[in-house]
Amino acid sequence: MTDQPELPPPADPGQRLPARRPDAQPAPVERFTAAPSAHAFELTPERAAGIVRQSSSARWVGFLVTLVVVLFVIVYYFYELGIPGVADSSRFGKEIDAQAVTSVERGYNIYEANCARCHGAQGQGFANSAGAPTLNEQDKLFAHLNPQYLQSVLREGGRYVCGNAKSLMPVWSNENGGPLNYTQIDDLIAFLRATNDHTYTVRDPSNNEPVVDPVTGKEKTFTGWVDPTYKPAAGATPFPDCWTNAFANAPSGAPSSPAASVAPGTVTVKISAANIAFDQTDVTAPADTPFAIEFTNNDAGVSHNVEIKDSTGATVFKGTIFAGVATQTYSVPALKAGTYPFNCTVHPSMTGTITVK
Ligand code: HEC
Ligand SMILES: [Cu+2]
Repeated sequence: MTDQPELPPPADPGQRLPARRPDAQPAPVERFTAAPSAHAFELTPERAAGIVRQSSSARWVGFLVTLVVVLFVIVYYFYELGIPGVADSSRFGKEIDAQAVTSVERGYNIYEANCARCHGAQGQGFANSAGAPTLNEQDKLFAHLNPQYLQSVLREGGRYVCGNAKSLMPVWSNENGGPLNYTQIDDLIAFLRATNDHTYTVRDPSNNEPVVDPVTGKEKTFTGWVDPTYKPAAGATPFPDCWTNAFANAPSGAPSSPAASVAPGTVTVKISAANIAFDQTDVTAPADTPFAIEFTNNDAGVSHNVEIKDSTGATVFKGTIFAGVATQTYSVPALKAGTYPFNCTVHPSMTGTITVK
C-alpha cells in the first residue's frame, strides 16, 4: 500500500481540506527507480554518431525552412510590386488600375444622372435656358478643368466659375449642402478626367452589371474625354478662368468690325437668332467669293455668334461672339461650293446649314 503515514484527524472539522502534512514528516522522494544502466552517463559511439547525424539534419531542416521563407518573401514582393522591367507584372498596379476603372465607370453614371441634362451627354454643352458651358473641349480639359478646380466648382456651385451669384448650376458636394458625397465627387472627377484612349463599360448602377444595348446586343461602352497627347499650340493663351471670358476676347482671328469693312457689291446673308436658336437654318451664299453675314442676336444679354465648319468639322470661319440685342456684319472668306454646317460657339446645339453655290 502506501508509505504515507496516517494523518492525525483535523483539528478543526471546518478546515478539512486540504489535508495538512504534519511538519515533522519529510516529503516523500525517490518514488521511482530504474535500472542503473539508465543512469549511465557515457554515450556509446553509435549513440554519439546518431546525435551528430540528427543535429546536422536538424540544421539542414532549419536552413531549408529559412530558405523557403526567404524565397517566399522575395517572390511575393515581386508578385505584389512587379518585376522590374516587366510591364503589367505588378498585382498592386493591376488592382489600382481596376479600381480607377471602377471609379470612372461609376462617375459616368453620376454624370449622366446629374449633369448631362445641362452639360450634354458628351459634355458638349447644351442650348437651354441654363446655357451650360461645354466641358469636353481639349484646351479646357488640358489645364482649366483640373481636379482641384472641379472639386471647387462642385463644392461651391456655378457661382465659383464667373462669380455669378445667380448661376444656374447648383452646389453638388454634400459638404456644402449638395446631393453628392465625397466618393461620388471623386468618381465624377475621375470620369471628367478619364482619357479617350481607354474604353470603359457602361454599368447598371443598381447591380454593377454591364448594360447591354437592346438593339445590337453588345455591351455599351464609353470613352473618356481627355486626349492625353493633346498639347495646346505654342503661344496659345491659356483657357480663361471664367468660361464666358473665352468668348469676350474672341479667339480665332474673327473680323469684329461691323458693316464698314464689307466691300461694296458683297453679297450679304442675313441670319438672326432668338431664344437660343437660329431663325434661319438654311441659307445660301455665293461660291469662290468673299461674302458677308449680317448677324442679328435678338436674345437680350445672351451671347451668340456664327461659326462655319466644313464637312470634316474643321472651323472655316468664326464670327465674333457678342451679346444681344445687337447686329454685327461678318466678312466671310471665299468658300468652295458645298454645304457647310454652322452653329453658335457658345451654344453648340444652335445649328444651321449654309449652301455655297
Ligand atoms: C442646371 C444646369 C446644370 C447642371 C445640372 C450642371 N451644371 Fe455645371 N454648369 C452650369 C452652368 C450654367 C455653368 C456655368 C457657371 C456660370 O458661370 O454660371 C456650369 C459650369 C460648370 C463647370 C465649370 C466649367 C468651366 O468652364 O469652368 C463645371 C466643371 C461643371 N459645370 C460641371 C458640372 C457637373 C460635373 C455637373 C453634374 C454633377 C453639372 N455641372 C451639372 C449648369 C449646370
Ligand atoms: Cu449662342
